[in-house]
Amino acid sequence: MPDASLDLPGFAHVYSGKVRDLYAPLDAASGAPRPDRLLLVASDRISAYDFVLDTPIPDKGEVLTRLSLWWFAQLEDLVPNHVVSADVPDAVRGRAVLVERLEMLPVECVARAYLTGGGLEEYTAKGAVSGIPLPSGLVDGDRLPEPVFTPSTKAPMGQHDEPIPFGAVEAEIGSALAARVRDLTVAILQRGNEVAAERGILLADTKVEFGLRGDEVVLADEVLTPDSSRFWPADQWEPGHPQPSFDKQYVRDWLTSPASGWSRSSGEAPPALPDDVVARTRSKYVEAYERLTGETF
Ligand code: PZK
Repeated sequence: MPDASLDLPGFAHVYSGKVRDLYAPLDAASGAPRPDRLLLVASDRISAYDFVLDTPIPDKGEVLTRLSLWWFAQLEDLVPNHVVSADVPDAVRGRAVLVERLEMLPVECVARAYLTGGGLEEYTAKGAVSGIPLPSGLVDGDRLPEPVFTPSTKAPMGQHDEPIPFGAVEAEIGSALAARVRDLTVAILQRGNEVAAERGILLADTKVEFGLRGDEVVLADEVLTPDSSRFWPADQWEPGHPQPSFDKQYVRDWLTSPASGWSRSSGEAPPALPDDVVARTRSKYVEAYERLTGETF
């Protein structure tokens, strides 16, 4: 079903997520998978309402890969990253990155600058997120008094990550490492917001993953893409209701409109997207890339 069907000579398929695939380069001499490298391939697949849609968004994989590479460079003074090279096979050129294989930390590192999504749910139920008490009366989309680290479990695919208190992260990886990834995650969110603010974009929250190179914490996976973060147009920000998603709003609006004939609660797979929804969604990904980086896609 994924691009796992992709035949990449010299690489062995390792794993597929919803929208990305992982390969191991094969050692030229022995033909064995190299233990020290991985190839991270971003597909054009898009997910919405927990489904991977049948209709790809052209260039989505390349937009997200280039954006992630650009952000790694913006963050280089804060944290080392896993990128080795963007020189990859032609079949995946532009949408794949060769990375250093790390010992991944078993935590989803999330930081929030604005209250929405799972953070809002937890706040509504408990008046706190990740055990951090927040002022009363906050509404969907409000800016938090200060950014908060709200880690979660890494759930197997198809299941939802569960929020965990900071103490559970300490128990899992040790207090020193927990403090290090908390501080790095918040610093990445802060830097992301400083850069995005210059382009009229707010960064509500972001999820990052870290690995270890010896005892050094290294930023892995993708970073500050629309698939890992919520970006909002600053000029449309209006707390009190869900903010329009920069990238997926046309998809969500069409899927939940009568025109799609689909009901979220049906449990059925969503229908194929019409061409105009695909084209406008592609434009939003390109716009996000161009506004954030200041470069033409
Ligand atoms: C790694 N994932 C998630 C990403 C997928 C799944 N540098 C690394 N070293 C070791 N493991 C990983 C990484 C990274 N990044 C990342 N799972 C393992 C993932 C992309 C596609 F299918």
